[in-house]
Amino acid sequence: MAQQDFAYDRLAHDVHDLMRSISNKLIYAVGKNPATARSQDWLHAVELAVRDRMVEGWMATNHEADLSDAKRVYYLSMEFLVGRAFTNALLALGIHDQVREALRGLDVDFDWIVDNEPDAALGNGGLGRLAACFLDSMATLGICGMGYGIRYDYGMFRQQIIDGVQVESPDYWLTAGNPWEFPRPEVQYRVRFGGRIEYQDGRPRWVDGEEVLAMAYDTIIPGYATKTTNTLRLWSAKATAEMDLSAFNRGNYFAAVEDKNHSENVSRVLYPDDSTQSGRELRLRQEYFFVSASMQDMVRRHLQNGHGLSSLPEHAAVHLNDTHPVLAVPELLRILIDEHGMPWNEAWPLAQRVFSYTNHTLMHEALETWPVDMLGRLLPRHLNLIFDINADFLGEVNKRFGVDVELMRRISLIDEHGERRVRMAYVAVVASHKINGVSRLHSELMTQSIFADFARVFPERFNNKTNGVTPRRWVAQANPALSALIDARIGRDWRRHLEMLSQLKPLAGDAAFAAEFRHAKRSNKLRLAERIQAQFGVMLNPDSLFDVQVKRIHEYKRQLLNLLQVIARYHRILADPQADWVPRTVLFAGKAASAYHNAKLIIRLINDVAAKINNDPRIGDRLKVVFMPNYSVSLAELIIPAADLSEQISTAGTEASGTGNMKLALNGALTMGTLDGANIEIMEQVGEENIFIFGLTAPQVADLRAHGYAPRQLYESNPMLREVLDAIRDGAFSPGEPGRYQQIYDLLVNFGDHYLLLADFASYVEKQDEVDALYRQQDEWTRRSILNVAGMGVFSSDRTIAEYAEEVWHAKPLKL
Ligand code: 26V
Repeated sequence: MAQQDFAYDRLAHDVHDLMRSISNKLIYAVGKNPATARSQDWLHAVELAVRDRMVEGWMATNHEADLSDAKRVYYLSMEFLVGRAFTNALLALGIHDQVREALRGLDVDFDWIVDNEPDAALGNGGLGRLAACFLDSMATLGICGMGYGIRYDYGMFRQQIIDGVQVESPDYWLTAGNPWEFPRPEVQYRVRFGGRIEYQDGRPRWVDGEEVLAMAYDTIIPGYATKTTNTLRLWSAKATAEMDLSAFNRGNYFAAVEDKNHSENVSRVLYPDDSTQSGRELRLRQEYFFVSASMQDMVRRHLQNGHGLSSLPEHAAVHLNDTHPVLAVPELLRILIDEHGMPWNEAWPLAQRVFSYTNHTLMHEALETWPVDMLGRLLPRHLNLIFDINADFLGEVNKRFGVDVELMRRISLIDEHGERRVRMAYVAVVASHKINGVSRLHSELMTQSIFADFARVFPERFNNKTNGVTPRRWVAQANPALSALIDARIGRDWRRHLEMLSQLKPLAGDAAFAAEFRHAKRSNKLRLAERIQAQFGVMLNPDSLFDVQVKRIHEYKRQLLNLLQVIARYHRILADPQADWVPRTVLFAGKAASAYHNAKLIIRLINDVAAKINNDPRIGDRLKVVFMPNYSVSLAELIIPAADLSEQISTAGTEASGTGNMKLALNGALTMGTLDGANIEIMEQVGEENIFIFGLTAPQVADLRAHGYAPRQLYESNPMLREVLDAIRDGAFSPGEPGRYQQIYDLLVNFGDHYLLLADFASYVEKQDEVDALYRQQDEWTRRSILNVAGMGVFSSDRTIAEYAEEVWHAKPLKL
């Protein structure tokens, strides 16, 4: 009883305190009168009040890290797809209820203000979101980790669907200011581009060219229920001079600021994940810009802490999130050798102890290479150093394996076929002491395909780290209904120890628990349906099966296969309207890169098909198709908890891991998946009986391709498939423009169906029928859904980060 009184007193105290600081922030920091403040102003005031409560832990963390000489992990990534920070901060601090209460005391409705926060959408998809989950887990586990990236003025573009077509507009997320960041004008570094190499006493020095300043902006990354608080440091480009005064004085005002704009363009905009069009010079500038500032910052911190450079690997681990930050390797070498006079023979092995690298895709088009000419023009000294690395590496291989010209040609860091290009993934492999893929299958395929030769040269370097997701955002925050239910049965510690979810297994057959579980799912479906109703005026049936495919639109992810199945179902309902069809709502969301023609055509087809089916009175609510525009982290938090079925249907061997698959299963959706990426490991964890697996396996895919694949035969021999493809080709979904989708038909039937949709179609349709059959037995469906949640404990990013810390970074948790 006394304990409770105390808790109550503290709560009341906190609420009181919060009310006072929120009012103060509103008046003195935002400069608004409570009587006239808009929801946006209130949000900023609360955010600042909450931010204050994280600063102490932040300073304590940095202090302790310096004092104890903890090893720091620097996570270098072009993308951090963080999403909103407000609710996340409340959760980390454990003051969600208090803040709600304090706002109520000030006559402000919590829900009225939260939707004003823009997503920090500084990433395209899986790779960027993984980086954000990793930051959360590093802080929660007490690993002293720092994210380094770019503070883009414009994040991921906003997607509108106009007449079924994706239309992009800029995402100026900083319009209303960003209360989470601390500008650090005192932390600026010079970053050079162009110029030439000068030799002084035989020592090379990089001079001339142009310089840009990189200025730091720090964002606090709170750990969950811990004092440990980390930093995301993002670099923004600033011109070295505000304007060219001589041009200004000659009266040429525009010329005077032109250079400034040119320099500052470096951090203007996030590049879309357009795997087909790489090799743009501005992108290369971005990559060098942020890794140069980051390496300078890291070396400065190391020296400032009183250490000599030779001990850098004991104090710093630098992780390369894909190849985008690989120029950090020659940049660190340049700093060590040219600026600090370290000999090559010392600098190169030292660098190899510092760097590690994760590969996130095997897709050939996505593997980065840069023309030697472009690199030499922009970064002459770095090209030189890459040649030095190559010579060193090829020399070593020669020594160990004998002279093998073919092997040399294959593994050289320089691709000599046609225009000479630097293979960035090879630089990453040669420079890193550990290299990993992101699921077991992907890590295996990696060493059999793109890195096969390297796996023979450096077998000890290759390893797997299966991805994970943070349970704080993806369950606790996104799914309060399910969280409350879990808390009531196993306590609250699953947020930090997700493997505890296995304790739910015995409850799968418990009727009372199952009823509550079903109720939680239904409330999430209602929440989503209400939003869709408010936004688009379409009313969904919350008792229909919510079938969800949300992710970037890519041919390999096969949204089109899903759509073929939807059209087949439409035809079947029309042919047999009396049959007992399970009502289904098929939800799509995702963005296509603006230059990716086929992906945009698929979006248009989804919307055309949706319009036709949804307006066909013969169908009723037996089938609805919805494309939700502008997929984002926040929208994912709304959709994922409402899903019954999770579509993870990539061609086997193409999806490195997937993380949406984890978020969905963790929220109780059953997976419809191929044996690809992490789906395989999900199957092992939740049990083969509790997942829908279909289609060719990765070896079968390779086999089929090797022995000649004939999609036209499949088209001709399967009447259901033929009817679907003919309808698309003949304009059934585009009557105003019958030829609109001829290309899609051709891609599949005449041009080789590269992603084998037709090969997997029959098996997919069959599994979808099994889904219907199971959904009719609500008790059995719920039982399997609970077993999915219970089995997903290993897919916490805490587990992933613990493995990286132990096996790759050799970093220990701080003791605060
Ligand atoms: C490629 C490019 C090409 C140049 C322009 C910018 C850009 C940006 C992104 C990419 C592709 C990134 C690869 C990626 O996101 N891979 C995903 O990584 C996830 C996390 O490991 C994984 O779950 C997904 O399966 C994988 O597709």
